[in-house]
Order: sequence, then C-alpha cells, then structure tokens
Amino acid sequence: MALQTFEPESPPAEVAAATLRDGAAIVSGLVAADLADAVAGELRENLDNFGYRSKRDFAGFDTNRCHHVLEVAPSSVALISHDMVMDVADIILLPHCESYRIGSITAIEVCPGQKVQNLHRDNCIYPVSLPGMEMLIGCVWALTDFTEENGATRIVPGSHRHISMGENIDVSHVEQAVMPKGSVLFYLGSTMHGAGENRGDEARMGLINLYALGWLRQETNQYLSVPLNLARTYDDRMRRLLGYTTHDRLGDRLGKYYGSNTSFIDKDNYARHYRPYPPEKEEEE
Ligand SMILES: O=C(O)CCC(=O)C(=O)O
Ligand SMILES: [Fe+2]
Repeated sequence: MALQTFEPESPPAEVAAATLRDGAAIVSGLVAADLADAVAGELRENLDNFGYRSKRDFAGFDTNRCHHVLEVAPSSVALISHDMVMDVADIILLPHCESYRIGSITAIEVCPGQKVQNLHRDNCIYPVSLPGMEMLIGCVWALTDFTEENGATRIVPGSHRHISMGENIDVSHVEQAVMPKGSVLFYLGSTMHGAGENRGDEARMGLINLYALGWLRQETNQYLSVPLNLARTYDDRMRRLLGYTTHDRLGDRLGKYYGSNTSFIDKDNYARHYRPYPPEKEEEE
C-alpha cells in the first residue's frame, strides 16, 4: 500500500483521513523549495558544529541532529505552525484534548553511509497505549529532496492499528516517503517508522516536529529550549504551541500560571480571580 500523496490545495480533512487510515500521508511541495533551502541554510552551522552530539545507536552515528531549531533557524516557524499542519493536527488530536503542544522539534541530517534506523513508534515515550486515541502526530518536512537512495523516512503502513505496545507488529511491508524538498510527511505517534539508509553521496535533511495532546508532558522542555526573549516575539499560535497557555482556557486550566509574565496567553483571563499579596514585583527572568 503506497502512501497517499496530496497537493498543497488538498483539503486538510482528506490528508487527516488518509493519515488516520494508513498511519501516514504526504503533502507534496507544501512550501516553496526556497523556504526549505532557507531553513536548511540556517541550520547548517549548528549541524556542522554540534550535530555530532546526538550520535548514538538510535539516532545513528552518521547522522547530525539539532535540537535548538527555533534558536538557530527562525524561518522554521513557518513550517512548525503552518496552516495545513494545524488543520491536520486539529482533526487528529482535538478529539482527545482541548489544545495540543509541540512535543519536540528536531532537525535530522542523515549523512552518506548512515544505515537504516530501527523502526519504532514515537509514542513509546508515554507508558500507556489507548487504541483509537493518538497521543502524538509527527511531521517530517523535507529540507532536501527525500529519495529512496538518500534515506527518505520509512513507514510501515497500517502499523498504527496494532494495539500491542510494539511486539509482533508485521513490518514486512515498508514504504518510503519519497518527496521533493518543501513537502511534508504526516504520521501518527503509533505508526512504525524510522529514517532510511543513505546509500547516496549527499546528505538528506529533514525537520521533524511532533505535536502532543495538551494534557501530556512535552517530550522536550520547550520553556528551557526556547529562550524567553525569543518566545516573546512569537504570535499567539506559536506561544500556545510552546505551552504558554493552559490546556483548556475555560475548563481544567491545567498548566495555569499566576505570575505576570506577558508571554503567557490566558493570564489576564485568570487574573480576575487572583489577588496577589504582597503586590507582585517586576517580573524576573
Ligand atoms: O529522520 C527521519 O526520517 C525519522 C527520524 C525518527 O523517526 C526519529 O529519530 O524518531
Ligand atoms: Fe521517530
């Protein structure tokens, strides 16, 4: 079963339906190749200088990773909070939460010689499995062309339907997310996947962003990963994604905040109920 590939104009509901049906789907050329090049260019120095730090069995020893994407690659915001991504995430995640968050943002450069990554499910960070409830969705943005040869992400279609924690999953049928630069692959937290082998002579670069149900702990601590001064410059959508809001503005208020930091989104709404004593001092950072 090949992965279904959509156009940028395709209705997000169709992309979400295919992702839920097969475990993954591609939107080809969702952003301009120039934007993909810009993000890749901004990441270059960090990958060259620090990418080696993530080298290990799971990530691969011929793979560079960057975990500080927002700090080094400002253009990545356009991908992380892209309308299509939000629309698809809304459809898949909002049945199970009131708002969702960025779980992690990672640039992954699979270099020539890198062997295939173990197939895995990204939702294994949460020690529970509730069939029918996706805790995460992932997006792999192609910052270079993704080809069979250079390590395009591997997907096991239908693997999200296995309700076990990972054992006895039939991984005999694997598809690769072959797609031009500027495309995005959507996959579910329960879909078996992994980076492909790079048998070519040029690196494959992807930006992998996960979005998690808003009542779950984010895989990467975004408050520490993104300096407050940078978070402040973001629009509401990005700050909500980073976690500068409660899970449910009007309901459970999980993650509420009583301080005066102006980056927090629904602080004012709550301030009506909050009488600080002694009066708050100037905010400290
Ligand atoms: O780089 C890729 O294609 C996927 C990487 C991945 O799935 C992971 O490291 O969790
Ligand atoms: Fe993964």
